Amino acid sequence: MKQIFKISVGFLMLTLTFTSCNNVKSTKSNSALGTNAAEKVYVAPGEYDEFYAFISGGFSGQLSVYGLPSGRLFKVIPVFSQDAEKAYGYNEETKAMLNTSHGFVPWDDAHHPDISQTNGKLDGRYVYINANNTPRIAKVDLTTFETTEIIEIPNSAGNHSSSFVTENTEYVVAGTRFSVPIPQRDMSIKDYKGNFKGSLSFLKVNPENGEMSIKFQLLMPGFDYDLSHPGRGKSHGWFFFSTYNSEEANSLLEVNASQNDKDFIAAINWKKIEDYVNNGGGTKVPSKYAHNIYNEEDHTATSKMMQEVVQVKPSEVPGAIFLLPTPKSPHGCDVDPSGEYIVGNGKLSANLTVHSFTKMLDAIDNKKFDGEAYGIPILKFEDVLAGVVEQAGLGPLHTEFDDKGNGYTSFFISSEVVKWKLGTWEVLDRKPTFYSVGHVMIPGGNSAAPFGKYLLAMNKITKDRYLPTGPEVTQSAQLYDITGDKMEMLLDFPTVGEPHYAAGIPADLITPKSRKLYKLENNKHPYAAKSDADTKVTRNGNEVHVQMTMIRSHFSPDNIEGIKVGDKVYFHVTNLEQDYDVPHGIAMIGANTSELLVMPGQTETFVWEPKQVGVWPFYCTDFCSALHQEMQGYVRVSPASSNIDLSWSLGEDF
Ligand code: K7E
Ligand code: CUA
Repeated sequence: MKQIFKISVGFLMLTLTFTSCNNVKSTKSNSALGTNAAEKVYVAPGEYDEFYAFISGGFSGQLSVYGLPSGRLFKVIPVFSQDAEKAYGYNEETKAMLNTSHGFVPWDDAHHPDISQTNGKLDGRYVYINANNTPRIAKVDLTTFETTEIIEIPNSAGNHSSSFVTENTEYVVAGTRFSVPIPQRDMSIKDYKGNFKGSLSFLKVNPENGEMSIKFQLLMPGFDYDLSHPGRGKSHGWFFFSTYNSEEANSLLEVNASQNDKDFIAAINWKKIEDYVNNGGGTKVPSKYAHNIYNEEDHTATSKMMQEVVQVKPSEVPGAIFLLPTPKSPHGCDVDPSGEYIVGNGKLSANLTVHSFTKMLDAIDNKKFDGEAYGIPILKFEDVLAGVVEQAGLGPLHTEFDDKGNGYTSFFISSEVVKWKLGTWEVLDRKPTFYSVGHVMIPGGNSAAPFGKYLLAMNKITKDRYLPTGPEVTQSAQLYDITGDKMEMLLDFPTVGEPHYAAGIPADLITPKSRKLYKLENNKHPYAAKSDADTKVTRNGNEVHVQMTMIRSHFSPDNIEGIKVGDKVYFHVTNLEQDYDVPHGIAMIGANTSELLVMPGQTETFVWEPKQVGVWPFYCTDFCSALHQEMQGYVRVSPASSNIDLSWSLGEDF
């Protein structure tokens, strides 16, 4: 206890140097009001939370689903990383989801989930989320909470200014962080400047099924493109990207990319470029990238290697791209619900710069330019400036908005959330975070209609906030009530991985559509066994296919003989249950994959390559009934040279 206390005091002193005494005091008074806060986050047993929060896992590569205000964890949806619990990326059906032009890539770094929209409002159909490392965008279906599509982004690196949707989900955007040679080639890194390019990819979304296709890639100057947000309302048709490293440094960026007083927010008129491409503009360029789609009918993903993209150079579409000077190495790039204000959060600046969309259009009309970069006009800072939130804090990162005309900005260095007024730019309130907040999230934050009830801060450092767990401690989220004039901290809760952004949505936009099971009659899996009578074991050379069923509380068949050492045995297992919440699992001794966790009506497959003679058991891994422990079976494995025929059975009369 003493140790913890020491650390706590040490860190408190550290925060003191960053924040005012005021903050620390208000925290104490918050904890004195603990009972009130407890009531506000208490969701009684059997009751539902008001909001879903989809919180990115960062380096876990996954997306976790929490309830707000309780902070209860419901599910971790596997997206970019294999998940042995659910067999995602292990079973034969979902392995193809992780295919890329670099081969099978079973991990990634996922940052920014964003929920699909209709008319600027959350529609609760899909969540899109980016993979930074091997650039990809995934789609999660919110009826099943499963990843149903992953598309790779070629000519991109560190896919970070992604994956935000436009107000009718016309596009999902994927901007590169790193500029790279395009096309990739063997060249000296020293020749970066002027030669590397940054690609901003616009992925067209099929309104029927949410599927993505790369409509065009815009080849921008060799800056780093950090974050982005769509215009909305009056600015619908535009997209805004923050940039840093406009110096185009290729080494020691912490110094060399901090030289310029201002970097830029790039304003892109995507409608104009879309028109250009629709009329045959752009150049088709060979580019390999994987497009993986999970089909709900046969419960199987297929991967297609795509061969080309349409690329557009800024010079081809004059009047579509402009640069707004923004101090200094901006990170977040956020657009308010009305679409008028574009906030640039300069990491190395104490002020928040807010640009005006109306002024921007006016400056463009009147050609108020201040030079150009690679042919792209730079607008005059003063002519596009709406206002500045002065001395708001240290290290501004991200801003979200409520429905009452307020912005909420996270400050990493001073560890706080600051509430300020749109239009007057005055600071209204500040509350500490524990510690070093990254993104904040208000449900509906990236939309025309936010739900300004709660704000979720996602923190990088927790230090003394929880029981210690060795050198690695949990990352953490903190929930604030933002309904009053002053924010009130309500709750700490630990998170999975390292959350960056999250997407929140009222639960009632999702729950009516939530799937309860897969209908067995619709199961089109080629190896499905839809009744015990369909079960069989067939041999094709060394390949053996077991078509098996599972139902409370047995497998059919549960005794199999005639398998030989050196066989490759495919277990295709169908869950015959047609009730809600009755999955069964299966695990086989020595299998080099994972268990399967099969939902009602679904078929999944794992491969087992027996290496030793013997009689080997398998069993159900999900406690499914009072006789779950009886749900088991045996496979007899004979020497490779044996000539025992395949046979299988269940009970005596099978
Ligand atoms: Cu600021 Cu990847 Cu959005 Cu992290 S990013 S915090
Ligand atoms: Cu089926 Cu346990």
